[in-house]
Amino acid sequence: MKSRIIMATAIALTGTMLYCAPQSNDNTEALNALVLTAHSASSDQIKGQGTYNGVSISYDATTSGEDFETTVTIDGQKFTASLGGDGSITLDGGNAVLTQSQKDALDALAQEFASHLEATGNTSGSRIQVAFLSVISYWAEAPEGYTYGSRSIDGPSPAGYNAASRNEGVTCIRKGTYVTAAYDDSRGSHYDSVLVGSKPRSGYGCMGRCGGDCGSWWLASSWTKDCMDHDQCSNVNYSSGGSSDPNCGDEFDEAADDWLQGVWRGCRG
Ligand SMILES: [Ca+2]
Ligand SMILES: [Ca+2]
Repeated sequence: MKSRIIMATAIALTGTMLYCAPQSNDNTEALNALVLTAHSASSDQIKGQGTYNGVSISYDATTSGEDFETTVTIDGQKFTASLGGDGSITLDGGNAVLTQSQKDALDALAQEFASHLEATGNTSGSRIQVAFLSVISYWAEAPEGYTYGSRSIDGPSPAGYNAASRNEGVTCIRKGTYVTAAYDDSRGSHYDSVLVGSKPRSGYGCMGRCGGDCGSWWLASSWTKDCMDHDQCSNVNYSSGGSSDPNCGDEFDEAADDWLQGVWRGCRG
């Protein structure tokens, strides 16, 4: 991992407001540290603010039953996400494009939360913890230059003009099994048998896992059919740019619900 989190006081996932001061005797570490100046958490709300490498970040997440909502503000830019218990998803980033250091700040925040799940032995997490981690890691891992616009996902879609590309909802796949990756590109529709978890080339480890390559050891991953479709499309087409890619952008969009809800649905490979 790029950076270390430094906190003077451990954050509890339940409890009242804690104040955490940065360490000041090591400039190199302090430069790369996430410094949370406030954090509070309960079973249905997580809230706090801090800085990372000069990037200011604040967050507020709530749950009501299985419905989840969060607002994250990064250097003044507001990002919102709602994940419904019914599978519906609404995202809005106000058409922002995040810099690498802003994404690193989100990544540091995700790592901070994940480390505390591990510390408490509760690695599966509650709805609010799993959803919050999924959302901020989804934003943190978006392709370079990605525009965080407004979008809604209502669940599975019927086959469209190109039959191979459609949203299959969140369908779990298992490591070590073969699945048929279905996708379309400028040459037409394709159905390729791919081993889940295989690595066809550098940067394409963990085929079928949502997100680039094999991800981070500290974060639970989703393994699903739509993520396999996107992985194989990207692998074959050497695509980039997420939803703006001419060949695999549709597969990228169809995998958003998998990435955001897959861990919660138990698609852990
Ligand atoms: Ca999907
Ligand atoms: Ca496509």
